[in-house]
Amino acid sequence: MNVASADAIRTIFASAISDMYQAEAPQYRAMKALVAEVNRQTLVDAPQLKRRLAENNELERLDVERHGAIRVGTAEELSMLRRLFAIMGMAPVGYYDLSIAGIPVHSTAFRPIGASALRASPFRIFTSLLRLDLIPDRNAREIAAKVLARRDIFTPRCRTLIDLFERRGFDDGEAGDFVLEAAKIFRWNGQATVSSAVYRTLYATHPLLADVVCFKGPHINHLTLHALDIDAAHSAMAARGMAPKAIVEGPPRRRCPILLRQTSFKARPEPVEFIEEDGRRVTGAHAARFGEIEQRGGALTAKGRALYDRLLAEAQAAVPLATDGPNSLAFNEELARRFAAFPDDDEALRREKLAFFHYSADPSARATTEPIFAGSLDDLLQTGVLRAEPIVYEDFLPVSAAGIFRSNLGEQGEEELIARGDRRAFEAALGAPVFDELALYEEAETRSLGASLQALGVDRAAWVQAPKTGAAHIGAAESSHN
Ligand code: OOG
Ligand code: NI
Repeated sequence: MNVASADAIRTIFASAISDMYQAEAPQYRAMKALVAEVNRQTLVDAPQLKRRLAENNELERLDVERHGAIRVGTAEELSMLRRLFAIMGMAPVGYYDLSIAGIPVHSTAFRPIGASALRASPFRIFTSLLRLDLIPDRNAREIAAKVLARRDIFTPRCRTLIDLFERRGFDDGEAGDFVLEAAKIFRWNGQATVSSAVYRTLYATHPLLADVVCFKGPHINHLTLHALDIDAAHSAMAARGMAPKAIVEGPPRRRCPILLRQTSFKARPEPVEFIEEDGRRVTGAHAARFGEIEQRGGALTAKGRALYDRLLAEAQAAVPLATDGPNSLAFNEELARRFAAFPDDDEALRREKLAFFHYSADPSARATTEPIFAGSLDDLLQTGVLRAEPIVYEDFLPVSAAGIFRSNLGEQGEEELIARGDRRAFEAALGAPVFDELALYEEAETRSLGASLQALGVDRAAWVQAPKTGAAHIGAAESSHN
């Protein structure tokens, strides 16, 4: 019965969301056209990059969105979304505490897990849950809770389909229906569910509170495109008057990219209609939606991540970036200076265990009759029979995320919160634990190494016993494997 695969449903869903958001937000449509243009130019300038993307069948997916972001108000909304995204092969990965940046939410990313699923469709949804426990104003908290309790962000048909899927899967018709119903959850509705006075009260408490509470559902607040050269795309956005943020968030530009670099244009106020206590409709404005670009690099180990966090914090302390970024040049220079301490070649990143790598065996090596002696992993790599390539980081960065939130929140209301994560409460609301992203990368690395050694005929037992010296004969173990 379950004919449509999760990958296929996610692919169609991502494309439906993209069409919907382009129709809703013309400034995003314009950005998408510009990014496509800059990407084409980058490919013209870098034929090697183009060849590599073509080999990996990535050229045709270049223009598809990499992620979107939403914010929900209640545990029930979040747990239902978990069930909904599971149908599309998207699982909650990572816990992000945004209170450290003065934003009263905690978050996860619903995303595909595994290289083949990510290749089929890389679409993720960064999902934040409002934390009323961090709102000090009791009146605002009570209003928010009351308004949220009244809404249902899912259509009845959507709820029925989720139940149905969990019982027996979908047929093709139901899968198509499901995508339509799912997309409806995330559309924009300029009709607020509250009066302008309630909106103002919530906004004054924290702009995010107004955005999450006052509307019918968790509208997409941005979609994110892949930029092959994010600095070029950032400059092009500025040149076209698209008002990008002052800097590209994340690590500086490097030869060997790490983690995630992103930038966005700021949300512009859009008209909304409030329903006053006496039933009158009045027009107001709300800035909600924007567009973003990202460029991803290698996933870092805990050690690499600690180094990244330290260098970034040092740069920020030395040159605090002003709100609208008149000192962005100085900040970027400082960032580059600090990150000189972060090795910028793949071999050093691997040897120093700063980043995760995917190993593969040279397919011709196993066939050689001549046994190749290998003293260690490094020897295997040096002889070229084993290859190591960085594993791409598929997750998010809370400090960058905080910068992204500010794209449409203004600066008000920050720094007043008591910063504390509450992963346990988040998982209780979600109704499931979140996957640990580091464990996923580590597993992928270990699995790829195991498979490569096996393909090369290296005796894995001997390897595990003496991983450092790990004397092994490639080809020597052939007879025992045949
Ligand atoms: C989500 C911000 C996080 C990113 O790219 O880091 C995010 C939000 O503004 O709701 O999407
Ligand atoms: Ni984003």
